[in-house]
Amino acid sequence: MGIVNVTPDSFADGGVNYRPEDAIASARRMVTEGAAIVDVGGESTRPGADPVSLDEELNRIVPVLEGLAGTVPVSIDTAKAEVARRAVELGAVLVNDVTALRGDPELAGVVADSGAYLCLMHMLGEPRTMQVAPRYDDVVAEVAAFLEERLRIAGDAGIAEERICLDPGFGFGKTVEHNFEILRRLNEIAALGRPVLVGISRKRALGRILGDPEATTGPLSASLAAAVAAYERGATILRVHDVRETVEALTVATAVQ
Ligand code: 7PJ
Repeated sequence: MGIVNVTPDSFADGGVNYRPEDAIASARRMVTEGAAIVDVGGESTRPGADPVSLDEELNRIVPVLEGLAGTVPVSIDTAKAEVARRAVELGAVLVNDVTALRGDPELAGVVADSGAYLCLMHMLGEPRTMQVAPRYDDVVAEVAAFLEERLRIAGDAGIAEERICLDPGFGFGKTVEHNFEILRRLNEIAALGRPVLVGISRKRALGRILGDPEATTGPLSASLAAAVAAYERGATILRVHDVRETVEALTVATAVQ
């Protein structure tokens, strides 16, 4: 899954895809590089980010989806029902909701009615404050229990379980140690029985494990190591900025297996 943030302020690629023509070109390039799907988002959820209005989010993503016109498999990264509804009308096949249906009470109905796929992600707190002293007794058990509950709630809302993937939410209310414990024990998330999506590409935990305590991003090399580690522990969808390099790393990892 290639990442196309149509935002001025995302942590790792802020601004490069803010103009619709640039976002469209990036999405097409990622597919030629081997992405199976491209995740288009109009609201940054990096730590400390402020929310954007519905109109602003629509202004960012609609021209991109119109430009792609169903030629590229698109995931829409949004927590807003109205954004998801427009995106699905414009051909999006997956709704990537970092709130796991806790943000907008209308979103579950939009997903159920459209037949779109859905990603449910774990987050402790909300983007503005989530990195302020996150605490767990057993981070993996708590993330797994949360995802299991959200899966049940999505099912109760009429979304077929076969259309849902689960994501432990790297960096969303987690310390460096929490992130690495989840990665080490990712098989416990995979044991919930649904495909696991991992988004750790360029995230700050990678820069911090390399020794910079103030890092706000991580490099490509570290992202590739994390992608391979996740793949070996059962991840099936990798949400990444660097599609070509990740496909190459995973091709080697697959050949090993
Ligand atoms: C994630 C995401 C993630 C899912 C972001 C960035 C930071 N969606 N959206 N999983 N991270 N499902 O652009 O990398 O980890 S926002």
